[in-house]
Amino acid sequence: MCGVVSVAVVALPIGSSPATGQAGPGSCTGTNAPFAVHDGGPDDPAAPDVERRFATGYFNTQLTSPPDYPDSDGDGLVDQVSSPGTVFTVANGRGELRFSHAGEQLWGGSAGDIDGVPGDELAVWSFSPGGDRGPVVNITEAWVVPGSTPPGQSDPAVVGRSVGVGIPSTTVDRDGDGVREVLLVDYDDQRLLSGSSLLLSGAAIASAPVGGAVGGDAILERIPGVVYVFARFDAASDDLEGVDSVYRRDGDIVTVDIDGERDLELRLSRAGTITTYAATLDVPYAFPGDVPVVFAYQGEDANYLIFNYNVAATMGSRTVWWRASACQPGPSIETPDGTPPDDTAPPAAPPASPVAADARFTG
Ligand SMILES: [Ca+2]
Ligand SMILES: [Ca+2]
Ligand SMILES: [Ca+2]
Repeated sequence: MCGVVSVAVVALPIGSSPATGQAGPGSCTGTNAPFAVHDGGPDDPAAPDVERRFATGYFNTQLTSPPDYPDSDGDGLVDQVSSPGTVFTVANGRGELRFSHAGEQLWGGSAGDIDGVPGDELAVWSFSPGGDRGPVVNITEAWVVPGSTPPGQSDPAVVGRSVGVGIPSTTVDRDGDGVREVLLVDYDDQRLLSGSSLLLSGAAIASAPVGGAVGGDAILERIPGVVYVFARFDAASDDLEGVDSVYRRDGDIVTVDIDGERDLELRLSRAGTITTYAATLDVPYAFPGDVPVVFAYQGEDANYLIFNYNVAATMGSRTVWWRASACQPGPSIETPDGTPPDDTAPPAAPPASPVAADARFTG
């Protein structure tokens, strides 16, 4: 795959958005439009010249298989988890925990250690069956259950804390209180590249009453779209593939959102600021099972976000480029002679026509 179909590079207006028409060059509000779209991958000869000036390679920090498996007893061994249906089981060094709730379908994973007791807390969620994407759509409720919960039968609504609707997973401490946070991703019905994400305070969850619900004050950030990658713009990192970042779940949060089967939006959350990067896909990515790739590139004089997806009609791939640095300067980046980066927009061209898009979970 990723075959070259043509070498055309289409310049798009950076100062306006096909979706909303908002924002201007250098703006950090509204929506940022791509500056290039081309057939082939981001390292294809058709890619913008800027790609060949990269000093540090690229960072592919794709998160392909949420959620993480837990180590709920903290013994250093990953727990064995399974769900025959209405019973979610976790086997750790202390024995087997069996969760059930009102006869509903359950699944789960790790919510990370947020209560200070060694071992990951457990993420448990209920979902309605019927979809073909398994336990990651049609979520009805989710709980964070202490990893110290003793073996045996229990109801996550009794021994845990309700965090709302979505799939909880772990990330690093992002508000500086020393406790890692929890990401809650609510996928749209039957769609895995559309939905909404919450960044929840791990400390607020851990201090909520057991058997109760976590309050809205636990929400540190609301990010449209589903958490997809953790972007790193870090010239000093030797983590060129971004794999370490995925496991650490650090870096800036990038969500993907494809609404109405027409419009693509990436959102980059950095230090509490969310910036939107939008595009209208003019060629569908329609492979059932295709998982697009988001790259975060650090160039010599700018940072870039790149969306690469497969095109059903040609068996090739297509790549969309945004400059991230206009709104997300990140680490200080200067040109070799010390002058500020030039984010001048290329000549404008009409945006391409929208097309349908769909995605299917394969991780
Ligand atoms: Ca364990
Ligand atoms: Ca713990
Ligand atoms: Ca925290």
